[in-house]
Amino acid sequence: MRVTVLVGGVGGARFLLGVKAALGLPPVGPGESEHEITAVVNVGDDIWMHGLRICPDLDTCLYTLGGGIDPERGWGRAGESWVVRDELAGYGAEPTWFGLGDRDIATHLVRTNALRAGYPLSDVAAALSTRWQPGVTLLPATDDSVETHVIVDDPATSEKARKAIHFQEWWVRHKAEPRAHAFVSIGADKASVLPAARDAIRDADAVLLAPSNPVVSIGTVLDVPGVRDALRETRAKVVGLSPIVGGRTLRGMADACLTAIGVETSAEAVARLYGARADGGVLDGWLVHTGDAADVPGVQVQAVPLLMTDVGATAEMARRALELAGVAVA
Ligand code: FO1
Repeated sequence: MRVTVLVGGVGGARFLLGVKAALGLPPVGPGESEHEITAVVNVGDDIWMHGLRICPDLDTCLYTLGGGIDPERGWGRAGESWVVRDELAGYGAEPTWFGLGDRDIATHLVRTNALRAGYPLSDVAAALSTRWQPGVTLLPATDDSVETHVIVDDPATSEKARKAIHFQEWWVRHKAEPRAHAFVSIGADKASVLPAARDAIRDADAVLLAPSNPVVSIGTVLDVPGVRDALRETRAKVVGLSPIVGGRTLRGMADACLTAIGVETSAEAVARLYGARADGGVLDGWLVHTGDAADVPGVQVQAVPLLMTDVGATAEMARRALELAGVAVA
C-alpha cells in the first residue's frame, strides 16, 4: 500500500513515526514492509545562513526518523555542541539569533556543496537519507526556492509602515510576537511541485495531511503550484488531522498564524481553510480530537484521541486516519 503524507517540521515528523508504526515498520530507522510511505515536506522554512542552505523541516524529518534528533528541541541533533555558533558570535557574524549546532552544520555543508554542484534539493534529500535511513521517502514539495516571509509592522519607518521578514526571523528571533499581517510564499509564482511528489500524491492509496501548522507548514506546501491539482486528481481519499485540540494549538504558534490570516483557532475552522474536495478544496476526511466537533459539508469528520503522547498513540491516530481514507491496516 502506498501512503503519502504532507508534513511540516516537528509535529509532522512525530506523526510520521506513528504512520511507520501503524504500517508495521520500526518508528526509527529502515524496515521491511510491503507498504511504501512518502513524505512531501514543507520547504517554506528554508533559509540561506552563513553561506549554508538550511532546510529545517527536511532535517527534522531526517533526524527524527533516522534517530539523530534532539528530542527536547524537536530540531537539530542529539548530543549537539555549539562551538562554531559561538565563534561566529565572537566575530559578530549575524545572524547570531539562529542556533546552528556543530553536528548540524555538517548536514548543511554536505547539502550546500551538492546544491552548488548543481544537484537539486530532492537529490540531496535522497543522499542524506542514505546515511540516516528514515524508512520513508522524504521529498521536498519542490526543488525550487519558495521561502515563507512574514509581513509585520515596521515602526522604525512609520507607524503605518510594514516590512517582510523571513519566517525564521519572525519565528526564532522574535518568537512570533510581532503581529503577522500575512504570510507570503516568495517564489511560488515561479515554482512547481516536484514531479515525484506530485506522482506520490496522485498514485497513493491514501493521502494524509499531518497535524502540522496549517498556515506555515501545510498551507505552504499547498501554495506550491501543482500540489492542489495533484490532490484533486488523486484517486486516493485525502484525510487531514487537526493540529488544534480543544480550541488550542499544542505546540508552535499555529494560533498566531491562524489569527494572522483571519481564521479562528478551531478544528472546524482549519478544516474549512483546507476546504472540502467537493468544493474545490483538498479534504475528504478530517480527524478532530475527542470532544471536539467540526461540521464541514462534504467532509467526513471523526473524533478520535489526537494527542501524540507516544508512538503508540500516534500510530493509533494514523490507523484511524487510514481507516477514514478507506485503507484498512492490520
Ligand atoms: N528553532 C528555534 O526556536 N531556535 C533555533 O535557534 C533554531 C535553530 C535551528 C537550526 C536548524 C534547524 O534545522 C532548525 C532550527 N530551529 C530553531 C527550528 C526551525 O526554526 C524550524 O523552522 C521550526 O521549528 C519550525 O519547523
